[in-house]
Amino acid sequence: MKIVAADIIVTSPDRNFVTLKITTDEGITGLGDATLNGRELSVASYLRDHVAPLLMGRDPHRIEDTWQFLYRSAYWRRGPVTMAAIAAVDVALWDIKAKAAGMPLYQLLGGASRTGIMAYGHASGRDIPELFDSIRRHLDEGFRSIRVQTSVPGINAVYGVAAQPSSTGQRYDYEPAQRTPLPAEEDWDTRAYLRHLPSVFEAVRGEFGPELPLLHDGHHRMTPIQAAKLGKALEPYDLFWLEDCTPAENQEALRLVRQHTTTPLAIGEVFNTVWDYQTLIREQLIDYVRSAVTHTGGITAMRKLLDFAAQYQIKSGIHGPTDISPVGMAAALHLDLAIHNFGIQEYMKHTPLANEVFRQSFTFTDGYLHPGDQPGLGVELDEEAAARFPYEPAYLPFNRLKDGTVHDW
Ligand code: CS2
Ligand code: MG
Repeated sequence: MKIVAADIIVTSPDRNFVTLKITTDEGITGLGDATLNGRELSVASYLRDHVAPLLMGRDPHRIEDTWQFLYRSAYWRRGPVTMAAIAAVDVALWDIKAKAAGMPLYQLLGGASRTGIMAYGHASGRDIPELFDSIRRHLDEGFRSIRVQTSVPGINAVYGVAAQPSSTGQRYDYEPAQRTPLPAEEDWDTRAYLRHLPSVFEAVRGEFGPELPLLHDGHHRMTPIQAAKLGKALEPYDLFWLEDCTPAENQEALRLVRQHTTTPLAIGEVFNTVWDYQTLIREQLIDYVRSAVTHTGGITAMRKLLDFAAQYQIKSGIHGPTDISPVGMAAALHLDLAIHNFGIQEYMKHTPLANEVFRQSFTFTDGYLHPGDQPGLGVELDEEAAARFPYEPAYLPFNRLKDGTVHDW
């Protein structure tokens, strides 16, 4: 079998998505997600202008060889654009191999290690009553694990609060990236956040009891000692995890956090390779690996990363927001079902328009996801529908502190 075409499809049903479609001379096609929020066209160009010509005539079954070829022959390694491009090729080739084998992809990854994939949903509120309503709505939808994000008194706009109006006036619900010519500026005050958040988890535990798994995303905004302080203050509320508590380019920063708290830590959604995790995993500084298949070199690289993590009893917590397309989500679910060291899967539902473009076979039942048993990934892209939604520039917001200093968003 030979690769005869590699098409890059950019579409924007409610948000931008970049998808690679590889076609073989036997008519089998494979899809790979290459969506990098707010920088979508850079990956589309990397694929179209540099990678697609290299794929022509290659044997699609040689996945590892193709991975190594794309990673090493580029000379310039790592980084979000390169690793998203390699991920798209890798996942598309696994889709083709599984279709050729007539099996759902998880069967090629060793088969199912569980009957379902525990998912967590995003509850949020501008105040406690609104947060409680959002939690109840997610429980009614079947979620059995809940991420909690709230507004903070004294701060105008905070990450992850669905009901707060964005700079375009549209609810955040579906997407933090806004279709504005420039990134929207938001404000931040870590001390106000640290004063407020423990009281929110006290209220949630008071209302929903001790058992419900609760997660929170610090979204890279604290210094190591502030993260240590928050982790400690949240210990009485027994969080499933505290995510991205401090920017982790400086992996050693987590040593300080670990010294002060036993709140489980999850990190990695902005990472792109196993090298970003070396100290974090080897020194047992995190409990969950947050990488997305789409941003970390695909299934081939993610499996190696999660095998490395497994040696340290560190589990998966794959990134699953709406800026990971249904193709990237399906790839994550096949991996989630097959690996042993599965922890939890993030699940933000895509919009009906996005689901018109991407026809998926994965299911969500009683809190558990399953990739389905279609051959391959189980996702098909309707190119006619995709063509109806041309790309629209969109940016993630950024933060400034009260004194005007740029801060992590
Ligand atoms: C977030 C993401 O889901 C999460 O954990 O951190 O929603 C993140 O903000 C977006 O993926 C950015 O594009
Ligand atoms: Mg996050």
